[in-house]
Amino acid sequence: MTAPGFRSGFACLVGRPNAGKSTLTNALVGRKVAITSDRPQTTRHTIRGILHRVDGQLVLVDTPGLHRPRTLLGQRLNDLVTGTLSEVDVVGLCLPAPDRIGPGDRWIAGQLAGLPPDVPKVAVVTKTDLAGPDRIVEQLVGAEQLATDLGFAWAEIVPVSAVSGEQVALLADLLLAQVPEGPALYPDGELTDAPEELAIAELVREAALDGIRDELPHSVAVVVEEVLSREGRPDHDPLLDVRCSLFVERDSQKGIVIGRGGARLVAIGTRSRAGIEALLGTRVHLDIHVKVAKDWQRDPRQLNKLGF
Ligand SMILES: Nc1nc2c(ncn2[C@@H]2O[C@H](COP(=O)(O)OP(=O)(O)OP(=O)(O)O)[C@@H](O)[C@H]2O)c(=O)[nH]1
Ligand SMILES: [Mg+2]
Repeated sequence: MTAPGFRSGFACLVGRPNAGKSTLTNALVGRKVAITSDRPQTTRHTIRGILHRVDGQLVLVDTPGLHRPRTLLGQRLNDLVTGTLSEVDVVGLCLPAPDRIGPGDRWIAGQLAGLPPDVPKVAVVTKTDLAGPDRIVEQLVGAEQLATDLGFAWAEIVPVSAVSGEQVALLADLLLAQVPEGPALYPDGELTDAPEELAIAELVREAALDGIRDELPHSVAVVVEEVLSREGRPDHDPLLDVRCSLFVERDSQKGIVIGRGGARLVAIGTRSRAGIEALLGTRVHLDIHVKVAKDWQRDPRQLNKLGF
């Protein structure tokens, strides 16, 4: 039976690449459900993270950053976000405090303006730990103006830092207040609905993004090929064999990812294995094969194969 006043629903976080959507999703859920990096366009799937409270259940939908697409992948990611926007109870637009509101933000706000008026829209000024009080105030005023210019009003305007945790609980309260009364949508304790294989692939990709620059982060895609229980292991100490393919777009990129004497690939393996073992709660043997899928970001057939 649902307690009276219990609320449940979907809150979608949108914003430019690198605006802090995934970090905020993780902070709201209280555990890492989405990978993050300082490279733009890290998120490529709508990841759902679930916040369980006694008074409600808030499903946070983290989305890829909206941007001017330069590849078919970019176009598909944008379409994914606009599709998601029409299916949620409340939308939060992330506007990083350190960066002045620009044409990219204005374009996204324009998308929000096009949603039905009864869908509440919340402006979230993110990364407040990186900005002084004057800049934060300026951003809050800018956010308000942004909506006014487009002929709508925010249900709330909230400054928050996912890193210091400041105001994260308040944001959760405000978002939950915007979703309808209703029963829980996910079982107790479930923090994400992402399939395990996607979560594993994302951890490998996150480790691979660390330290690579320019266009290379966009060229990396990871697919889990196989997860097998190692035969002949004692019950108290099982081992999983996880085999992944890490795709890049060109031969030259393969060398960069593998590194001198394989050093980078080893580092990627070590870092992602720790995350995968924490996720699965068992020891893991991780095997990563680096492969070239030529120009996959622009190739519809390859995109389909990679799940986009
Ligand atoms: N100092 C600080 N850094 C933050 C905060 N939130 C996010 N970041 C950093 O900003 C960068 C981008 O964060 P993400 O959460 O990956 O951004 P995103 O909006 O999900 O990016 P895409 O998935 O590429 O659209 C990362 O380096 C984060 O560590 C914050 O509140 N404070
Ligand atoms: Mg993200």
